[in-house]
Amino acid sequence: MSSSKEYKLPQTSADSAEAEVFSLSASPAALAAAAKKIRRHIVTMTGKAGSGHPGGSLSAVEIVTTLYFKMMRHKPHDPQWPDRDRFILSKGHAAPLLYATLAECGYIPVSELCTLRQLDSFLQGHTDCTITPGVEMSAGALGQGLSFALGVALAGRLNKQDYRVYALLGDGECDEGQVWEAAMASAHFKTDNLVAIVDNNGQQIDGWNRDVMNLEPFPDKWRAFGWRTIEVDGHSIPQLTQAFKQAKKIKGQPTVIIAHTVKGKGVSFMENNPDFHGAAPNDIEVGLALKELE
Ligand SMILES: Cc1ncc(C[n+]2csc(CCOP(=O)(O)OP(=O)(O)O)c2C)c(N)n1
Repeated sequence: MSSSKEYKLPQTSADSAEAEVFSLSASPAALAAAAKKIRRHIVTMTGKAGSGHPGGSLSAVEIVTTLYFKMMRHKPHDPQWPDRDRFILSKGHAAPLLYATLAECGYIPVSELCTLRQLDSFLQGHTDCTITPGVEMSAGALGQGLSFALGVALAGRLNKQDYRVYALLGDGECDEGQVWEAAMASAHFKTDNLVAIVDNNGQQIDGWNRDVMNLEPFPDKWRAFGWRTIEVDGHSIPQLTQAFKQAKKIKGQPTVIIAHTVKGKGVSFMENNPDFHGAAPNDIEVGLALKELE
């Protein structure tokens, strides 16, 4: 049972009807600036907590930034808005990335990020949708998010709502059989309102995927399961934007975007370094990292 308290949004004049749909017009420079701020938060938060998962948070920064600042329809002051697009973080250990993004969008105060992983904080090490505004699914046990996202996509169709569902998975997470059950069912039910994004950084908890459990030929596997498959440089916001736009036009099948990324991206000594999968930077490393991210 969680000992943490739910964060209540402050009462503002912006009730559900009035709250703004998040600006979809962010310029390339604004997106790059947001991505850098989010990286800085990830480093600072995990450093302060002394634990957490910086590597797999840093690798997916551009993916999540592009979604929240450009592609998704959402209202930070009304997290339960029924027509919002849904983002499901299946790789729940990348919680620092999601919290930093939610804070930069205005769901939660930036000042709360430093409470990551503390008792009573609403920012726990793995996501808990009962205490953090904007978090759609409690995650941490890998393998479940695509099934959850499929259910949300099917519910949208049943309810005649036109929201879209985006699920972010890790490549190591794709070792889980449940991912492929969900993949098979998503294609069977022709859920063209569902997009899976795989943060294909090549590593998992014990090192390189190719040594732990080879996933290749990875794109062919998704195609064989009936998915439209797009590969992009996962650190290129223009490529990601293009892929998300392309996915919107695809009818009758779900889309997977295999985003080729670098674990620990943006901090030289964390890049491709499995030591930073589940270990925080120390104070000196935080300082060095923030210097690189100026
Ligand atoms: C069901 C389950 N098994 C094992 C773990 C422990 N675990 C946490 S992160 C991780 C590696 C995941 O690799 P990947 O999905 O590639 O994440 P990334 O490298 O992007 O951080 C593992 C095995 C878990 N959280 N859930």
